[in-house]
Amino acid sequence: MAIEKTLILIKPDGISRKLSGLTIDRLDHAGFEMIGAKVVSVSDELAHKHYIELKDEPFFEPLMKFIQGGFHNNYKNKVLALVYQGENAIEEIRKTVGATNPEEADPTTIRGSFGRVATKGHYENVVHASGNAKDAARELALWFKPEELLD
Ligand code: IDP
Ligand code: MG
Repeated sequence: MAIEKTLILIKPDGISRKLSGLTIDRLDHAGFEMIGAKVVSVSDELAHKHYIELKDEPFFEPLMKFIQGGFHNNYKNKVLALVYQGENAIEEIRKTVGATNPEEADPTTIRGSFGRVATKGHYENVVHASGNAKDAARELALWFKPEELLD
């Protein structure tokens, strides 16, 4: 197994519902090291590049609005971007985060504990976590400069 880096985003629902601390607590106790952190205002371009693989999905437009704080704009457009590092971090952190649909996520996971399905069907699942090594490398390059990571 390799030492990996993975991107986590605490999404606008997590920021607006004051879930950053609880989410970081879960990630820290999963045994991984935080090596990068910053608050980011998500531009249209960043949102599109981040979710490019989902561009043909029926939920793409609401997803763009969601990640840019459009459903939680009492807190403006803010996400907390984090990078965690450790052995097999990508897969292990996905286990800590839980399934995409918060109603199907195991209740011990972050999404199972704190996520909800909005009335319009959108998944307000609190966190993003890179899905695999290829996505992690692409997403890290998109969100962080190398010198912002203290590994
Ligand atoms: P992931 O976040 O678990 O990797 P992806 O399939 O990459 O899941 O989808 C990215 C995000 O798009 C999800 O976290 C969720 O916010 C949203 N999403 C995915 N599938 C659906 C869906 O079927 N309905 C509504 N929103 C969805
Ligand atoms: Mg994904």
